[in-house]
Amino acid sequence: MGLNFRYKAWVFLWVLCCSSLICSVKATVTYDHKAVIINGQRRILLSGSIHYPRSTPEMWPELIQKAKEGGLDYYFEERYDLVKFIKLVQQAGLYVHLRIGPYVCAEWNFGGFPVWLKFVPDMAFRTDNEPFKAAMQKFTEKIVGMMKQEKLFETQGGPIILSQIENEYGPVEWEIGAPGKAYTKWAAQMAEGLSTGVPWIMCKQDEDVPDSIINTCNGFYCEGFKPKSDNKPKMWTENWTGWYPEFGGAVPYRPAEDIAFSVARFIHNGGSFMNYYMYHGGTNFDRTAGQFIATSYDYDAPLDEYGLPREPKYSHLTKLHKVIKLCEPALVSVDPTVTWLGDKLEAHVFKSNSSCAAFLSNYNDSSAARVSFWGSTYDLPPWSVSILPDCKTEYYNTAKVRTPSIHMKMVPTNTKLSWGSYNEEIPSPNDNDNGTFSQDGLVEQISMTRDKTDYLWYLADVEVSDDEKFLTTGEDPLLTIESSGHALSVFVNGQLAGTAYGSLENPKLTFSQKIKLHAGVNKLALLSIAAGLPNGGVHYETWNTGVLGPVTLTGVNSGTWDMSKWKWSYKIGTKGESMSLHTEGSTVEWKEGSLVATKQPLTWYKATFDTPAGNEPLALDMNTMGKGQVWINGKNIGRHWPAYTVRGNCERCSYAGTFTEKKCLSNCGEASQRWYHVPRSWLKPSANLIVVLEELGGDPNGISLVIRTGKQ
Ligand SMILES: *[C@@H]1O[C@H](CO)[C@@H](O)[C@H](O)[C@H]1NC(C)=O
Ligand SMILES: *[C@@H]1O[C@H](CO)[C@@H](O)[C@H](O)[C@H]1NC(C)=O
Ligand SMILES: *[C@@H]1O[C@H](CO)[C@@H](O)[C@H](O)[C@H]1NC(C)=O
Ligand SMILES: CC(=O)N[C@H]1CO[C@H](CO)[C@@H](O)[C@@H]1O
Repeated sequence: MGLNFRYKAWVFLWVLCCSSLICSVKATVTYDHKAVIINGQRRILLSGSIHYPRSTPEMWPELIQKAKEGGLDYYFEERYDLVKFIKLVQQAGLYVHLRIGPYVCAEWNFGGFPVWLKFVPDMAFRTDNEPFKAAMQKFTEKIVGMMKQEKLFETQGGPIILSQIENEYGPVEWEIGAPGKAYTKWAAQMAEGLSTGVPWIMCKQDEDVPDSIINTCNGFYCEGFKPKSDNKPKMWTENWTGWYPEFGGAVPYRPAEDIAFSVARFIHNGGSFMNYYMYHGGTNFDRTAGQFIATSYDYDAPLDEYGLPREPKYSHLTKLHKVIKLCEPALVSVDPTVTWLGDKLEAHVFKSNSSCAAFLSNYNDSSAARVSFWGSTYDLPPWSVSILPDCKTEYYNTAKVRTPSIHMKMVPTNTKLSWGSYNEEIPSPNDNDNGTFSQDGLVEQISMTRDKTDYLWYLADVEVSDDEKFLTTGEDPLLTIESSGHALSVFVNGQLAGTAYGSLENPKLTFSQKIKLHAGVNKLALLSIAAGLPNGGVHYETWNTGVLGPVTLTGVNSGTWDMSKWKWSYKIGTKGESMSLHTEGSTVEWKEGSLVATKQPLTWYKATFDTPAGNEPLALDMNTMGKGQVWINGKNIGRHWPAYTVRGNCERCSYAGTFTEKKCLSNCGEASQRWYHVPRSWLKPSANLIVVLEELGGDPNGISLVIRTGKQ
């Protein structure tokens, strides 16, 4: 559906455990202050996010199965075949929470919106704006209609027990005020009007919550969260199992003990629905990553980017889920009583007539404690919760990890890659036959490319008269270029003069460098490169990309030239893209053997290889390359950018004692991403075509195909 509708549709799904019996009959879904009630039964629901376009359909059954074995109750998202996907989930005996959005954030290109939406007249995203509301309603109706037609809602006998409208809108509403409030009200009414028969939720919508909607929490910790009204269950829709990697940023991770601790705390404070974001993060294939988001979306999730269990996290959480299920009868029947066992020491007891579960917690992050509880003693490590499903026996402590870690390795294969190269052409201004066009002044990049390509050329002839003083003094003039982002390569007379790039935090960049010019006409070619579109922020549809100036040359006879108002020529995309060099059909002449260019900017490389035996996941080691894109058999496996190494603050773990954020960082001084996932299902047994577009210059002879394995 997504494709016909031209949205890269992002529907978040959560897949939740259920007994297969319950899933196959028509049921009612309601809720009270304790929990979601399915067919008259309150349930503790454990859920995990898997964005299915971030893996291949061939990986889906295995991911779903591992998530079920991991004790979830769960969650996914869509790109191609939503119905097929939900049916697979249903077959596995899991529930679904359909997070329709249509805005999804998710570090996905443009937050999941299609780029054309920005160019609809009078458009303003996510506010009380008629064109936006019309598009949003149309999409939401389309999704709900499809689900109804396939009988996928729980009330129709399907697996969908909940739906979400919008996503993390609260902070935006807070900033924009009245039109935001009107929009929230409209969105809730519009959603309710679709009569799905299952409850609607809005996440991070804490101030202004329509009556019909359950507001839910997203964060690293949510135990202090309270829904807006007393008759709503306490639900945690995004629990960050790690964090997304960004180009140039340190690689984030979150220890298993800490995430288990946060889940146990949420449950003992009365939480009844918890979703891991992410349970499997996957890969930002092609050009789907949001602005400066890395190609890997691993997220330090319990299932790694390649779909393999990450140990000890996966097993440690699986055990936690089992013990929470043992506590379920007590958890859903009563509210806890809380007693203090000492400084930063608490007991949360759920005792009903027929069941009893206790959670003993130590919130001190540096010192262990021995506590007495109902006549027995228990040892609580720092920052931990012990769970006693019978109020007596410690079945589990969040900090006592009993599963060995498995260190995953990237092991080289003996696959030989023998490269050919092709030099990309630098276009000339006024080369109108070859798709160049002219315009006065500087233009916004996405309004030209419509995001069909990362690349836009800005071209100008710079005429230098014989009497320019710098020709004789040797004091080269200074070229200064302000760009709204994201990366820029500057070519003068066909030679790379320099590059500059922004970051996730600040996508803007300044290029400022002395350049060599000769008397007569000099060719200036600026290649502006987008690194994904923004995926969130107030009215992010108005944010610019590309060289918007000023562009100046100083150190000339007249002092300074302001080139911003010049007539510039433009060319969209690279020549290699227009010739489809990434496919089998391309007919250009590739240089081979000793003629293969290395360390040359703007070079295409190609090679063929046979698929290594076995079924372990594969990746490309791109560490000798700079920046660009890679295709395997015509499919884009994503942007590579190992040249962007991890800068700045890279402390190991920067949290402790706070309930806001626990992010640990690694890879200081190294590439923020070195390995790139090659899905086995995209390969044939032999003669696979690999094509690399290298923007900065690299040595393709260092590229190797590796196997990801936990074996020694
Ligand atoms: C527990 O037992 C008491 C006394 O027998 C009864 O009044 C109450 O309803 C019971 N509670 C539950 C939740 O069954
Ligand atoms: C943890 O315990 C130690 C030793 O008893 C104490 O010095 C420290 O202040 C405690 N930390 C917190 C956050 O309460
Ligand atoms: C267009 O590009 C080709 C090479 O790709 C070149 O030979 C030709 O001269 C160009 N056309 C013009 C009008 O410059
Ligand atoms: C406020 C905040 O950080 N929200 C983030 C929650 O997590 C999702 C997924 O990582 C992001 O998209 C949000 O930006």
